[in-house]
Amino acid sequence: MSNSGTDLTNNAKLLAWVKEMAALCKPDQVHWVDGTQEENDRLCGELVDAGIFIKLNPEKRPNSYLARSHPSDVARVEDRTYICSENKDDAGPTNNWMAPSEMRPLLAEKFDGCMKGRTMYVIPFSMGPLGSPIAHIGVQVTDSAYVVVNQRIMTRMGKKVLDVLGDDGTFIPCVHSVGAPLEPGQEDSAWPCEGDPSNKYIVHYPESREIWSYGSGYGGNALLGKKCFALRIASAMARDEGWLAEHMLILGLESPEGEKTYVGAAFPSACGKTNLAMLIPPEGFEGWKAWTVGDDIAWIKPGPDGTLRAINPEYGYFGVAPGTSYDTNPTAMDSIKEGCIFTNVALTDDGDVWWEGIDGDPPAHAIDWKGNDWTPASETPASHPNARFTAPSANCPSIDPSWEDPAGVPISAFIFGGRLSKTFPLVYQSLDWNHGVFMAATMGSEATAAAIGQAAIRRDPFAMLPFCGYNMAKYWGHWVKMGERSDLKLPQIFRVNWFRKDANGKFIWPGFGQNMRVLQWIVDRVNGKADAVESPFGMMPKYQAINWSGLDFDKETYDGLMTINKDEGLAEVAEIRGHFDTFGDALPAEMETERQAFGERLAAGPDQWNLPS
Ligand code: O2Y
Ligand code: MN
Repeated sequence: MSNSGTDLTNNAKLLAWVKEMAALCKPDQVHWVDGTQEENDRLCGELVDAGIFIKLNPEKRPNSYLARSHPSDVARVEDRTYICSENKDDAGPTNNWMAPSEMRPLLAEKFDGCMKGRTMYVIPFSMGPLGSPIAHIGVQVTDSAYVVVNQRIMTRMGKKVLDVLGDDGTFIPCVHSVGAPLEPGQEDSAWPCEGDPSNKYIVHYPESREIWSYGSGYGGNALLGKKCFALRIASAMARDEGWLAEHMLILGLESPEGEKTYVGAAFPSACGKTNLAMLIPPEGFEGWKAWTVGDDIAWIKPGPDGTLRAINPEYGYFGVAPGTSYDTNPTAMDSIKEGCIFTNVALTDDGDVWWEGIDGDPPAHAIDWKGNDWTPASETPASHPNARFTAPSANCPSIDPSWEDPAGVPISAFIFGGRLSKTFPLVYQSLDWNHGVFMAATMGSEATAAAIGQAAIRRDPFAMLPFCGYNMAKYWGHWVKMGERSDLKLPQIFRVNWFRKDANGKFIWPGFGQNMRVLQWIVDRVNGKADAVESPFGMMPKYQAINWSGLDFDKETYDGLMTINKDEGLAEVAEIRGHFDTFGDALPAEMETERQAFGERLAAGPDQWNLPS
């Protein structure tokens, strides 16, 4: 425990910055977080005493706690998230922008005295294995002990990070306040935060590489290593330094012969990303193993041999609880057995947690996420739909033995997906790198026409729409540039769609549990072991190229999943023009070239393209 930090670090820049932040925020005290178990136990005890944490029954859920947020502070606030580059064009049309000259004085006023009556915690954290050449260090100051104990699960943090930082190391400064100073004698609330949503600010300065977050204590708004640093700021760093910061899971697939192939995969929400990250090979795949490296974010840098090497910058999972069960994701359920923090789930009478969609019958009585009595007859759900568990990655039974390798794991394939009921085949491979970038730049999930005007697909390029720290079209340009580098051994690029429906509106693909069949084709393909047929969309596997062992899935149904309708395809080509128009001159010429080539391939083909037998 330290107040001045000088007994923990000689890093003059860090010491000066913390002093400056303390002078601005005016906390009653400053606490440098050392990351020890003792410190964590003390903070959790204080959170229990303050009524912010409830200790769960240690027999049911050892070393675990439940927190309930304020009902107004339950998710990331995209409309309050800003990219403050000097020029508006550098933030691009898909980000909220404010000039730094306007934002800085506004924030200076908000942060002035914002920690009065509270402790300012100083959290040194590493995104990625300590000392890895792919990792980077951040330091977050915060007035929330809840954030400190969550960050201890989500990042490597404390004194050991200061040791790696050394006297001259650089760090990303991350300033966070819940925005609820306490007057002398004022009683604290169970979840302090800024009550007025329009007074919350999640601000990024991509040029000076700073993060300032005010008014929220929840998730991605407050755990600044995650979306703010590892995606928004890191994407700008990656652009400038020639690497990739991506909203991707990392999965290792090991064949019965022991050959391991790693893939990175990006999906918009509600596409089963966590299920894929924690995939269990189905019946028929005896001898295959699927290993989890990361469930959400990948930092990918060229290795000395030109392969792209990926680390998961995080140390834990911040997963959605509702819908998670032994039926839907046994690996996630095993990961949350102990040492976890649950936020906004229900509390059972025997001191355990419960949520909608968990295994078994609902309890006869529980306390809901707002702290009220709840029974199955209640009209409101027991847990909030965005209720979360914070769980250590080390708990995960499928954690990859190389997940902490500072050199990262070699990525052989990138997989992109969306939730699309028609037009898009189950799986296809890009014809080349730029075609793959086009496939990712145009991805998205279906939305109701009313929700998004005319367009039928809500585009979420690279699943990065809320997370790209600069102009999205320039980010595509960065990917194009990476493809031009002759020193790199580039991964192959694929698109998947598990959600195509038949004429009766029923999903054709039998479910997430069978995705391994598609993954095996991808693995075989990148390892030069599988054939493919060229279609207007890209390279596609014939029925015989997929391993159907253990599943009764006939050729006719499969061919229905892979068929291409010319008119639907051409409508997509036209719709993409509208998507591209949003980006004006920033659109890389290569993307329009790919769009036109896609249209030409479709136009040259039959009205209905089917896989040859
Ligand atoms: O609502 C939040 O603060 C969390 S959002 C989140 C959490 C874990 C992984 N991904 C996400 C996301 O929004 O992509
Ligand atoms: Mn995510």
